[in-house]
Amino acid sequence: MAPDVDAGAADPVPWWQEAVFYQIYPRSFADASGDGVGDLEGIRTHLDDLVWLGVDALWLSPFFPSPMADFGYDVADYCDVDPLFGSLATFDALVAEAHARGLRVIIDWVPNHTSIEHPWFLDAASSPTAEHRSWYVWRDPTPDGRPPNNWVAAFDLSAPAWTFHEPTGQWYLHLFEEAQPDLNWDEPAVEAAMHATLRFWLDRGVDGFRADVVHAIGKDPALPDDPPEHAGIPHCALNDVPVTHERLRAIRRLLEEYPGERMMVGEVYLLTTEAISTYYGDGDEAHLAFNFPALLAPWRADRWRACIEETARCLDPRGAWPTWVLSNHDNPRHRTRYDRSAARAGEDPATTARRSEARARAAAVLLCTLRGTPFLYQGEELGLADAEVPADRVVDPGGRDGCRAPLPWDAGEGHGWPTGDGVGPWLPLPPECGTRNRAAQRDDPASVLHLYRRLLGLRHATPALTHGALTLLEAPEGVLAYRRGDGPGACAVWINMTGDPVEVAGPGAGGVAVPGAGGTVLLASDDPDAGGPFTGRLGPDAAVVVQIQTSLQ
Ligand code: ISL
Repeated sequence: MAPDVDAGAADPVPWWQEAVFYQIYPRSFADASGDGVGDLEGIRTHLDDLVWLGVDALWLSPFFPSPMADFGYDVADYCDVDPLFGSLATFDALVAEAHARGLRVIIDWVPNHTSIEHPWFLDAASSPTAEHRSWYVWRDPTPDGRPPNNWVAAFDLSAPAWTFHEPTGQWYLHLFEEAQPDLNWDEPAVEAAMHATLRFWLDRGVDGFRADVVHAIGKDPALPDDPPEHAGIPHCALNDVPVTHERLRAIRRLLEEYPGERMMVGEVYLLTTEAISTYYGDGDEAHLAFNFPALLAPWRADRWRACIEETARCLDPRGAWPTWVLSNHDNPRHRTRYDRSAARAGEDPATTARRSEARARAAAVLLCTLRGTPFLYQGEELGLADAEVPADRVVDPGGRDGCRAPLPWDAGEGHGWPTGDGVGPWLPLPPECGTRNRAAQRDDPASVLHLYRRLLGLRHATPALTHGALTLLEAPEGVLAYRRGDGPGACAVWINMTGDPVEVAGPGAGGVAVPGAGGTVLLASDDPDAGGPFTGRLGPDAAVVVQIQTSLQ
């Protein structure tokens, strides 16, 4: 490696540490068939757009046959494609064309529960002695006719996580919807069958999996009541038990039988970094795990500083590699989240309108310059906010329709989605799609889309930003600052999380801050032409990446 760029890793690192992932929610990405629901062919035809953006890997949310009670997270067949999205042939073409462009593809794997329409459950529910009965979690009625324990179902915290099945006289467990019965992973046949589903897709060439609520595949067999301090918290408080780690190690071994560094990112929905970090094991469980405290953190420098410190404290001793996510299909988009929390804190609407996009731009710099693998959620590259979904268009039982609005592709009437009598996108489009569409932003070098492209280009060209150590720097109140890398090629990043301009110190020598200039601006969130010596001045909600001057190392 050339001496002027040696701030990165000494040894080759696995691809999933260097990659930038892009989450595709297939229903809302692009609609090739014109039925108002996105599909695999829509993704295939936009692969070049994703290459242009500069992402390295795609994560596809579920596209398997499903009655769609939870929009595909209720799987009726793990080894096929729902006709709504295409066919296995479309999937194969998509993967082949992605690979030909150097894009990796990981897919969602939903191991905790199936659909109520999965043949395994249909058989299980047919009789107490059915072959697949033990594949799900059944309990006898209690004498007082109440559910077997006090667990509540996600999405409706007033409802039990159990449904009484009249025909066979027992309750079945569902941590999510009634239509999503939990599999019983204590049954060895379940583990074997689910391993077979992994092999099915590995054999078709996928590069890995995003494992849905994977911490829940192990459960305390006593299914104890949730203690009172967990009252009303669904599925996350319990189910952090040792057997799950054994099961993850078995999955890891399976992945390692295949060539090509196949990987798994765990959706471990336990809400502390400490708990989540244990699912990396000793480098023998999940390769990556989502870090939910960061996703839920507000736009505040002190909170982010704490989150970065906590992530290093929990992950570094294990040699575990962090992930960073600001938005996904389950939570309001970060732009909307930051706006709402600012409004709650008393920010007036005019100020929110002025700060909103600036915050989203600076957040992009944060996401793409932290040490760890960033996951982008489709549409954040356009600076999208959540759609307003009128009551008569609400379809998700979990209230998550707003962040799942279809992606606007162009300025035309339907913005890339069908229009006309009785046809239209399955959800309303997001706000401002006259300007927040891909075609318009592609033509505008000052757009959020171009900012993401510049950021990803910079990240790929700058080893310090990918592999370099992260050191938090002193900064004025409301500003987050860190250095990436130690030697030549090191960078410093400042993120002003306040609505006022600030003057910051330079990166300095050996971590000691020096006032004023200290390097060359590589990128700024608020100026597409930024460059030259860093003046130390930052605009409101602005972020800047600076190459530290060698003389100041
Ligand atoms: O959606 C949530 C908050 O709004 C989370 O509690 C969510 O239930 C949790 O992140 C688990 O999510 C995953 O599994 C669910 C599915 O509905 C989500 O879309 C998926 O990401 C059940 O499969």
